[in-house]
Amino acid sequence: MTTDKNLIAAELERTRARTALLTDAVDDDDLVQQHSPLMSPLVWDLAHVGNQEELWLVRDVGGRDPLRQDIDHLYDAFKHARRDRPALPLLDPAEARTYVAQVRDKALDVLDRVRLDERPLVDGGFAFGMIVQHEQQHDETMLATHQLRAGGPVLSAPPPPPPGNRRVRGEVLIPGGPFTMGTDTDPWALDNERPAHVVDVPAFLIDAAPVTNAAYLEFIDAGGYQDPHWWSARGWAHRQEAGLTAPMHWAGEGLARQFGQIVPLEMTAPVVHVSYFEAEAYARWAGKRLPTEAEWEKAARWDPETGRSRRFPWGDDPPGPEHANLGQRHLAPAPVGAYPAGASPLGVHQLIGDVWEWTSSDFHGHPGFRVFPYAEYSEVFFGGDYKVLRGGSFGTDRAACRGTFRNWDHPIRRQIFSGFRCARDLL
Ligand code: AVJ
Ligand code: FE
Repeated sequence: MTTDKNLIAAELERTRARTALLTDAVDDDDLVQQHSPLMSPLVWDLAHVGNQEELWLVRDVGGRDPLRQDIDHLYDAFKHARRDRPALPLLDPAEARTYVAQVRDKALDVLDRVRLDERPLVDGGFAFGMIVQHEQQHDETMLATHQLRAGGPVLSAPPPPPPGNRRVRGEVLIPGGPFTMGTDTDPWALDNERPAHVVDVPAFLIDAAPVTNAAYLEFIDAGGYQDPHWWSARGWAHRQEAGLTAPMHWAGEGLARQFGQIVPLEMTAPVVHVSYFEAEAYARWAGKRLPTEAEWEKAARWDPETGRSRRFPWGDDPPGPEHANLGQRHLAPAPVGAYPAGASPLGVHQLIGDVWEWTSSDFHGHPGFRVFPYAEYSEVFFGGDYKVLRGGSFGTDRAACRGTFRNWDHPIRRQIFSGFRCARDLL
């Protein structure tokens, strides 16, 4: 993104303010509790963020001595499953806050002294961008933990998102032909977004907007959860075993739980908290399918005028509040049509922000993929039981989302802010 050290420091600071907001919203008892076996205690996320910053910025980039090598194993995500983390001898909330502040002091000192063109790891500020994005990713995870937490609201009521526009509906034709997927040039792009490579995508139709609560309710009312016909074999087995009847956090009677409050479902907004299997079943019921990852990216980035791929649907400028619902600015997806300035040149809306969108693609490296800087970020997940999600949600920060950004999760997961849009072949 930048080699301007003041800008990098500002991004680190802005990100830490969000972490503080999420962790100061509850008391210490709450921070150490596990609100769901799917999630870590919030105090684990907090110290883990500091530990990653210590490993990469203080020790690796800075070449400094460790602050707390003794705790590395506690915050290594591969050593302990989320469900086992509450039983570990973790730093308590006060210790965790002190630790992350001490790490940050050292990291800012490293930033002051480092030459940003010295090694690939710091070129273009990469290592700092990676740590900003890592903390923002955990902030989104912590926001999902907040959504799972029992009890009343603790996050302050944000302003409502902008109004929708009923005319944003139907499908958009994306013409066939090659486009450039991935990137070589985005300085903060992570390894799995690289390299840029040409993909030939046949013409297809894609929904102008994500599937709304109203549309999803039609699927439910039509008996969609009762009819195996719409579901894949695995999807149906999961639907049966988990007893699924509606998206997660729906409360019946047109209501949903939203961060400790029961609120009416916003019928014109994208459905959120659905698994891949539910998205796949809806799409089949609607006579459509989910887009592939390449289709999604072409719809989001391809400029038919120039043939080049943009950073974002609206161009190369970073997301502003007029483009997309990002960064926890609102605590819910916005109605369809709320971001006309964020549409793609062909008129596809809300590809960035609101809800992560399930694609039909498994998670693999792009052709020519090279691990950078560590295999545990993404390479170890290639070929696993994961589906790719694209576009970011209302809980994703602008620093952690781009037209090339790739997220992934197990197809049964729905505690994340996941929705979808449909696609189909030309007849
Ligand atoms: C990219 C969201 C799948 O949370 O598992 C955080 C991000 N990686 N710490 C995850 C991540 C290491 C990752 N996702
Ligand atoms: Fe992490």
